[in-house]
Amino acid sequence: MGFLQDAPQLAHPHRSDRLLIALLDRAFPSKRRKALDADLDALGDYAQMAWERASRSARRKPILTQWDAWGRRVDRVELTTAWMEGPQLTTRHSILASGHENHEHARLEEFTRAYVYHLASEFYTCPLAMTDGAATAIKASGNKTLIDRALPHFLSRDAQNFWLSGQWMTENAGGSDVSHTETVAVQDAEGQWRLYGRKWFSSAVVGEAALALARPEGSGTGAAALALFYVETMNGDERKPELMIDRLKDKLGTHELPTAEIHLDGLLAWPLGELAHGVRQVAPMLNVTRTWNAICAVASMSRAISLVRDYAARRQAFGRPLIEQPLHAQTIADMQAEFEGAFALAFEVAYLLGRVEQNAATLQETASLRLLTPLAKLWTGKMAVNLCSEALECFGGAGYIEDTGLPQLLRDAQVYAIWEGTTNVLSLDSLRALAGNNSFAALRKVISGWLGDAHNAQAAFAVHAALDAAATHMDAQKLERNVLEAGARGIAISLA
Ligand code: MFK
Ligand code: FAD
Repeated sequence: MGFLQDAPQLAHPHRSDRLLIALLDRAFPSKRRKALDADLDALGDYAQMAWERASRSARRKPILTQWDAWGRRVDRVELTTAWMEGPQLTTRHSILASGHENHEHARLEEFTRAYVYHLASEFYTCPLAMTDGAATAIKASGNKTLIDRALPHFLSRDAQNFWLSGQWMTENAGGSDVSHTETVAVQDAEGQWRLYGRKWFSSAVVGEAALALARPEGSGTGAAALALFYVETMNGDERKPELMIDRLKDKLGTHELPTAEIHLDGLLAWPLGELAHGVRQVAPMLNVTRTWNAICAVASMSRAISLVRDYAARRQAFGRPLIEQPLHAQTIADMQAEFEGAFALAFEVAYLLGRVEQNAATLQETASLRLLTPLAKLWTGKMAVNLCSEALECFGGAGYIEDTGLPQLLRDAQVYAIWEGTTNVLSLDSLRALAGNNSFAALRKVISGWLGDAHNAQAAFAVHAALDAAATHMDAQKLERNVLEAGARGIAISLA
């Protein structure tokens, strides 16, 4: 046998991540570190095991069985191993529960755990994100009955008691624009609400609950007439017959995630609040899942660079390891710089979210959070695709070969820019945030603090320039709405 190339090895996603450790050292009081470090170590161990396990086994997808041998509708979904391990692992390490503790580091604790776990989870983090978002929206609704009913499950530290929640918004007629939602909510003879309709994408189809947008019968057209409902999907171990899984989507990536088309035929539902303005009520969920998206996009970048770096030390070309080739080293350094910027932005959002939720934030921080959430989601989503593409090239031909496990990084990354609001939809959302929340003043105040620091002064000038450009562009006296919107992506990307 001739030359055999060593495969890339995955460095420990906690203990070997300089950036993560710097964040932990900077942001966390030492009394909070012990338990957190233990969880991050364990999740990092799991991630290394999962990477190694994936290299030994063929990839699997979830399988939907709609009918049993005797013709009974069962809609059973067989999940992959990592998905079966998800409830035990994530409750044992308190991923969701840690985010809802009553201290201002809670969200950072949660998102550092999610960051270390994400790639090994095979996108089990997607329904985790939605469950977290559902808990946040239900809390924000103040609906005590639903808080008492759902949150002990969503935030449980015991796998037996744990429930996942879906987020049922997108229909055939629109995902960005939900104003044509066809699902209707009808009150039955007992006064119970029941949902009838079709949801076109449901990514937590194995979940025990969901938040769903629906149109109360007779409430009129448009988005403002939509209400937000809480539903439960199971009768004990069996799926409720009023929820049917029509099929699983055949997707470009996120193959292990069972994303389904579903039908609702009288599924019992409870409104979160008033029977209108469902989009306003679901907004806390959107902002939390968008934060998850940014953190997970950054985790994909981290994984890609970690493997690239390892491989560059193992692979030789033109008489020396790739890492000693100046241009290859520069390529990796450029990727690292982009990744570090994305990491800083995503975790800044997590930090601000924690402070705002604990009423510890200044007005500037609250306004910054509203703007930085869509910016972080849209920018990290795009960067993850670019960076994973570059990473594949760093492996040469091996980066294009399925059973190296590398192409999956790129295919999976493509989703970050699409779900939870596309790049364009979030660019428009950023404009709304800029227009409505004193965000200009807030950001200028935040970055003025950077000017005293030589490392940050250049960045501060760049953000000032981007804000000036945005302010000029947004001067509604001068611009038609069409022109304003056409420039939204440029503004959002340069601000991010
Ligand atoms: C592994 C990574 C983890 C990620 C998991 C992802 C799982 C994937 C699941 C999904 O993809 S679920 C589907 C996600 N769908 C979207 O994100 C929808 C994208 N479209 C938008 O975001 C549109 O902008 C929107 C639907 C919100 C537009 O609807 P409307 O009714 O035309 O909204 P409008 O009038 O802009 O806002 C209605 C209210 O909500 C306003 O408040 P008021 O009624 O008080 O005026 C807005 O201020 C408020 N609002 C909207 N977006 C908000 C918000 N408030 C705070 N933050 C926001 N982001
Ligand atoms: P459209 O809204 O039709 O958008 C098409 C294009 O038009 C996009 O490029 C968009 O940016 C652009 N566009 C739209 N409006 C504007 C505008 N005003 N200005 C400029 N450009 C615009 N949804 C759920 O509700 N629950 C789920 O669990 C879920 N899981 C998903 C899982 C996967 C793997 C995927 C891919 C999607 C999932 N979705 C889910 C759906 C997802 O949220 C939507 O696909 C997304 O919001 C976009 O909606 P759409 O597909 O209808 O595209």
